Amino acid sequence: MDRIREVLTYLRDKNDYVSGDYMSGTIGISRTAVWKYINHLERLGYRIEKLKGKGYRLAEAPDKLYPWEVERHVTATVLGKKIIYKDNLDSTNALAFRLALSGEPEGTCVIAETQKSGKGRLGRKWFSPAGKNLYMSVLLRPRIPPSAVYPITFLSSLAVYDTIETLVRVQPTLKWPNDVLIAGKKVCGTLLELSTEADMVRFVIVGIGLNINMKEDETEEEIRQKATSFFMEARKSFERTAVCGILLDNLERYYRIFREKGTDEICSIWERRANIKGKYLEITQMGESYRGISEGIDRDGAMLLVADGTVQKIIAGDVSF
Ligand code: BT5
Repeated sequence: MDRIREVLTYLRDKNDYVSGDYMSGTIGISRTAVWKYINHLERLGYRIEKLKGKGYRLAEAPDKLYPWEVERHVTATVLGKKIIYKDNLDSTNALAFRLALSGEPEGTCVIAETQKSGKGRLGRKWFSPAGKNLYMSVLLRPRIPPSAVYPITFLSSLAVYDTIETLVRVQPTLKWPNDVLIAGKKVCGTLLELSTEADMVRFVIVGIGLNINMKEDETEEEIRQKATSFFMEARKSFERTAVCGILLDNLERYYRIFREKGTDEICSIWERRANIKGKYLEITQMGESYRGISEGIDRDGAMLLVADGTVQKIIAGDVSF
């Protein structure tokens, strides 16, 4: 793959015709090899114009989340250093989990164009139409106790929040515990899965589903009224590789804050951004409903609700305002 990347880099940097001779000389491969790599790039969806006597010109790159395309937009040093790309998967979280068990390092990402069994929390489904959105799982190996894991969801939501502000230029909202909304509709959800020892986390998989170019008629009937995407909000398409790169940079920035300053800092950034304190909420958890005024987020990420003068701590659930 490295050679293909090299050929692609030459075509891209030149932004004009590059001769096969030139590439063969500078890369140090035969002209036949250059020709083979060009064919391979075409099979991957790149449109390459060929002109006798002048060589090859990159006319168009496909809308695919190929690792080498995402990497062009990443400046993070740990997250996204290794990207595993699949056209089709059951769930990026499931593969990332297996890879983590086999010792993959922190920062490894799994990205898929579509998921057959994309997972939400509590056995729910994540709709994953092909080639439109981002389905990504990031492997983290923080040295923390299991009780400090929950706020890692907030890192993801905050990173998505910033990415939306920068690219879509609208102000999203954060909904406890794991949603990012635009104009009241869900644009992103995060699913954490983890493996722990008795008092130490072995690894955490941060699964992020972010709707980017999905249109209304590509959305499942079941979520049509409550889901949105960058496209639906801005009425234009976004370069998914750039969205993914910016998101990884933002995620690394928050992960650094988390590692240096701990859950307190992350919870309070999330709490301020979500503007949750003093709001009247109803939270459903395992079929039970809790109502009250939010006192904010506890340092372990739980929601504090005040009702009838007593504070209740709610670990997980679904909020309605
Ligand atoms: C979540 O669960 O929001 C976590 C979603 C995490 C998905 C990512 S994709 C990459 C990685 N690999 C996986 O297999 N999963 C992760 P929850 O809070 O339970 O919300 C699920 C609910 O969101 C569903 O019941 C639907 O109502 C709604 N939903 C499903 N697909 C959606 C979509 N594409 N956009 C917006 N809402 C959706």
